[in-house]
Amino acid sequence: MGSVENRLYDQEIHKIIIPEEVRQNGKATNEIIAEGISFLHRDGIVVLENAIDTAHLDTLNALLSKEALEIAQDPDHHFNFGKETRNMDQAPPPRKDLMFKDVWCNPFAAAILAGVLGPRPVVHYANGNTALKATGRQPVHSDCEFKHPNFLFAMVVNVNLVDTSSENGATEFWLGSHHCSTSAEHAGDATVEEMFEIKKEHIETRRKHSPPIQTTTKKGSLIIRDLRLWHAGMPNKTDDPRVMLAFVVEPAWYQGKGLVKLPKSVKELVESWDDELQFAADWVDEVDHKKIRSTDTSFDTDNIQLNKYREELLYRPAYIPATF
Ligand SMILES: O=C(O)CCC(=O)C(=O)O
Ligand SMILES: [Fe+2]
Repeated sequence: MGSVENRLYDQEIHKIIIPEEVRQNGKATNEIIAEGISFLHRDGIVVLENAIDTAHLDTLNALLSKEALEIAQDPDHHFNFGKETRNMDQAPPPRKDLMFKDVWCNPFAAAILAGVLGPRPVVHYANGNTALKATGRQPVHSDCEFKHPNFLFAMVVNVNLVDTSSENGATEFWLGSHHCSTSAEHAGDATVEEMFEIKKEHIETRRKHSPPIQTTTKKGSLIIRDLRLWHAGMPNKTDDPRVMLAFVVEPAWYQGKGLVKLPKSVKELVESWDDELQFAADWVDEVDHKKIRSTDTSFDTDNIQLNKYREELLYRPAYIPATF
C-alpha cells in the first residue's frame, strides 16, 4: 500500500434510509443502531434519510424562513464567521405546538447517540444556522474552539428544513477528520475565528487524499456528526433561506456546561422525552428564540476529573503518529 498522500480516497457520506413503516413506528432497530454507530465511528458523520415527518419540517420552514429575513435586519444579530457569509444563528421556536418530537428528540438519532455517548445523552444546545443568499463561504473549522479531549465527547444533530445541495448551501464536510482533530490543529488564539479554524497546512495535506464533500440531502433527513469533524458553511446561491437546525448532544457523564433556554410551559413535554434524550435546560418564563446566540454557550465540561486531567487528555499518545 502506498502512503496515504499518494492515493485519492473516493469517500461518500453514508446514508441510512429509514423504511416508512419503521419511521411511523418510531422505534430504532438494532440494524439501524449498528449501522449508525459504525459509520459515525468511521467517518465522523452519518445521514438518516426519512427520519422526520416532512409535514413538520414544512410547518417550521414556513415560519422560520419568514423570520429569517426579519432576524437578518437586526443589527445586533450574530453572523457566523463574518457578515459576508450571511450565515446566521436561527433557533427553533420552543413552543409546545411546534416542538415536534421527531425534530427535537428524534428516536432514531437518540438510539444511535445512546450507542456512542452512553445512556440517556443530554442535549445542551438547540439553535440553528440559516444560510441566506451569499457568495462568501466559511473557513474550514471544527466547532471545538476550546481545549477539548482527544476522544468523542459531543455530537451534533443537524436538521435541514428543505432539500439541500451545493445550490442552496449544503454544508461542506471533511470525512474522517475527527480522527486527527485535536486542539493542536486549530489555527491559533488571536481571534475567536482562529480558535475554530483549522491550520491551512493540515487542510491542504488532507485535501490530497480525502477532499471535502458537499452532499445532497432530502427533506426529512437528519445529519449526525462528531463535534470534532472539520466542516464549513457554504454559500447559498438561491433566494430562499436554507434553515438548518442544530442540536448538540453530550454524554450524561461529561457534565457539559451548555444550557438550552426553554420556557416552563414546555417542561412537561420535554421531560416526557427523558428516557431517550435529556435536556440540560435553563427554565425561564419566556424565551425569544430570535435572540438565541451561539456565542452565549460552551461545549466544554464541568466534570472535575476531566478538568483535572485536561492537559493529558488533549492529544493523541506520542506513539500514534499524526496523519492529516
Ligand atoms: O450552516 C452551515 O452549513 C454550517 C455552519 C457552521 O458550521 C457554523 O456556523 O459553525
Ligand atoms: Fe461549524
